[in-house]
Amino acid sequence: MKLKWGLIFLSSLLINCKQSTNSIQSLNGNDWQFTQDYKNPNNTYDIVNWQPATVPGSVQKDLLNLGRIPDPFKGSNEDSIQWVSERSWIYKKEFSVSAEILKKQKHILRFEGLNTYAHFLFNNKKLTKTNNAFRIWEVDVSDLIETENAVEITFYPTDEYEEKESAKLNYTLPESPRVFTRKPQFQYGWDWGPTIKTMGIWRGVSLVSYDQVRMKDAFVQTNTVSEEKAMLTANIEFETFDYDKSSIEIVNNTTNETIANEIEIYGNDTYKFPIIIDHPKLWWTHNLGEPFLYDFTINVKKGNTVIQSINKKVGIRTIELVTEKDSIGEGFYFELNGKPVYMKGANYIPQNIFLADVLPKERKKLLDDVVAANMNMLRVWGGGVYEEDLFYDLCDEKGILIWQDFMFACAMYPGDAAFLENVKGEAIDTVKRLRQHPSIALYCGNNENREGWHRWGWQADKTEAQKEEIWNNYQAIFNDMLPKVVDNLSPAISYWESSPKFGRGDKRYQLEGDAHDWWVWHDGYPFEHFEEEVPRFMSEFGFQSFPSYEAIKYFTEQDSIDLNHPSFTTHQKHARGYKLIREYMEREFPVPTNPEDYVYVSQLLQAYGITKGIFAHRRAKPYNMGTLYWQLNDCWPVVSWSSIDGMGNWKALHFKAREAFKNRLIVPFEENNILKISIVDDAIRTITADLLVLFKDFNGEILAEFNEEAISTFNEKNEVIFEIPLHKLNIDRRKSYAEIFFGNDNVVHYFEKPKNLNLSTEKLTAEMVKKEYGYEIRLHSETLQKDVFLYSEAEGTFENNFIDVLPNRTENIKFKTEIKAPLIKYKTLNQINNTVNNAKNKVSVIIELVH
Ligand code: BMA
Repeated sequence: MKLKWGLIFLSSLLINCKQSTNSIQSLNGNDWQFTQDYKNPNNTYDIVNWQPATVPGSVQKDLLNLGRIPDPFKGSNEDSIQWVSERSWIYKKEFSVSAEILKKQKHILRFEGLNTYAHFLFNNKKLTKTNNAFRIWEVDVSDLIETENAVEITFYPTDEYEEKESAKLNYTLPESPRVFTRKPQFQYGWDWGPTIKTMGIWRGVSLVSYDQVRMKDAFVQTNTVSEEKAMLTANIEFETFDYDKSSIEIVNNTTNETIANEIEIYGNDTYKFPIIIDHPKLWWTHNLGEPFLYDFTINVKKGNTVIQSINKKVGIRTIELVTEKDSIGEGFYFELNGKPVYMKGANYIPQNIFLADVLPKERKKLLDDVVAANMNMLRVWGGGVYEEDLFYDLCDEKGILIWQDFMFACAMYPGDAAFLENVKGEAIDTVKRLRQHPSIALYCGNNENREGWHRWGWQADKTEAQKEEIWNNYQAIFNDMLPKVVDNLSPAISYWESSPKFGRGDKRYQLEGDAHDWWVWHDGYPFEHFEEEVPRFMSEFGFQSFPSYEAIKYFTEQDSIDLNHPSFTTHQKHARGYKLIREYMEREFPVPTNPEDYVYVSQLLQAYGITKGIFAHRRAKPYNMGTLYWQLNDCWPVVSWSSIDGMGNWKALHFKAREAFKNRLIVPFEENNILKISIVDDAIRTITADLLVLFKDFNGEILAEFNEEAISTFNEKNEVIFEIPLHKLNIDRRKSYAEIFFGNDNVVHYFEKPKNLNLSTEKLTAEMVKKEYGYEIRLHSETLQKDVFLYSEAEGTFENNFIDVLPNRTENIKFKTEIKAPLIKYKTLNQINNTVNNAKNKVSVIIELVH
């Protein structure tokens, strides 16, 4: 590829002549057809005739729409649809092109995503084969195009290909056979997801037609930034089949500045155009400033006619992963616009196993939920997909940073030349597609492959020569090819080989790089472990809970919660999942027998454990500079580690993470029976205010009171600003709490695990008041009411939930709904504690509100 610098000249010099514009004709829609591959003798035919199909979509979804397979999210239906991915399928579409388009010289069929092994026919000529769901495929059909056209694509099962590839090796690769196929790895089954290997056209299809020249790609790159100036370069890639002379116009719509250039192109060329922005407004994460975006239009012109136009939103920012050696080991933090930024967030997986099914409004809602929970980073985990453009656009707009894994997870991959070439193509397509987004903070090679190789016994059955070959293949992808692609195409973004850097068996775990704490959960360690071994950056830690009643009712197809329903076997993918939830619940919470209560307490348990981790990590700032829990969301309704379930409902964790991720956090903790308080502030500010510490009993009686001035400052080394030996206070740990105020913030600290709290049986009073948005729920009690959970079958959302109502306070919670007089119920931990601790005293656990 040649690089050229464009010459700037005045646009008025352009010659005026009549030109036609480049065209993109979408071939998406529901006018496709599909059938089983009638040409394949191995197929048994269930679907013999052509049937209606939707693109983008999948074979499984089209069969579901036809009523030929049951909803795989319900009951144990997942098992009964496995045959679909064992057959081959044909998709076809007939379409016409207008005379004006037909006249054009070049016609390219463009597929944004084909899943996965496919043969492609255009007007009955076999044109190409595809083998990577993550690549963009373009096929030149200029010689074949007519007024009436037919596209036909046959998709083949992955098994045959995988068997063939696997037979070439004299060893079995860990997690084989999925490693041979470049498609979303989680679709082969994960410990939170069903096994549904979707097939088909999963992203858009279009016909791109042009005369002489097209802009293939445009990337406005930030080179240097200072308060006075940002120096940018627009890198524009052109394609022409011969020679072309055009002009290019780069319009900064935000500043109303335009530069115009004349270009001469032979074949494929990338041109560079310098752009200067005076006093640039920087892009920040939403918790630190404004995620400001400049708006650019790039036009290719012939005379006065714009023949192609691209819009670019450009965020000016610098972002760097800093990994410097220090006295302890090696740090790991992100610097945004030169400031070290603490990362708070979660790991993201695809929102639906049927990838094309996620609606724009669902993407938007999830990312709104991310901002609402005060998260500034998501990790797009390597077993899923490189997300849709809209996902990254929304992250840019909302000020969320993205840790982007390449799509390799928990396995060792082959390294033959064809595989490497294929992965290289995927990496180039991906980095080119994502590099304009200011939200992209990091590219990471893989999820846990390195840890797996060193710690999970994968080497046990291999000879020395086999081990060497597998490790060399690993190095070729993750330490050679991928970092080179990133460096060539997006040099300002850092690359990290594997997450985590070291597994939890390695003593460097705590000292260097990022870490995954699965001592808690997988190894059964107590939640306190989060406090004992704090790493430099926690990129995964998690705990499961049951999803909402709505999700459970959906997959059990029952009106009430029945935890013995057989579908709970298919909707828990972790072999020891239920056992671990129970074991941890017994340690920390009362264990209810009523199934609805059990679901509720499982969510409290998850929130309790994970927020303990968040507090410990944030308190360790700047030693620790990030905490991303596992996992934000689900891809179907299931029992899992998510904080938002498969139907979009917030679990208790999401509400409690919102508090724990606030910029300023008051962190109380105990060491040797001394209560200590730290304040962490991630916002760029300094605040001086009174620190008020009240010790109270559960009826609100003040037992002791302290008041002193305190300061909190951005990124200050985090110090204990208050401490008091608890033996001096003579408080009953089971019946009292400390409430701490600083500025506008307050936090409550309990001295015992929830199961040991001596909570009163007194009832909460609750009232509903009609408001224009729905209802305000007013909660009041004379004694502490812990973890009040409001729920309703009426469609609507509670603005807050799982809250403690402190003695003699009123908490008002908004229920946004359009339903009139909805029935709202609540649960509290008081009722559960008392029910479990005193089996004779059966307190009713559901109280209906009077409205
Ligand atoms: C992490 C992830 C996933 C997995 C999760 C829970 O290691 O990377 O592979 O789903 O643990 O087990």
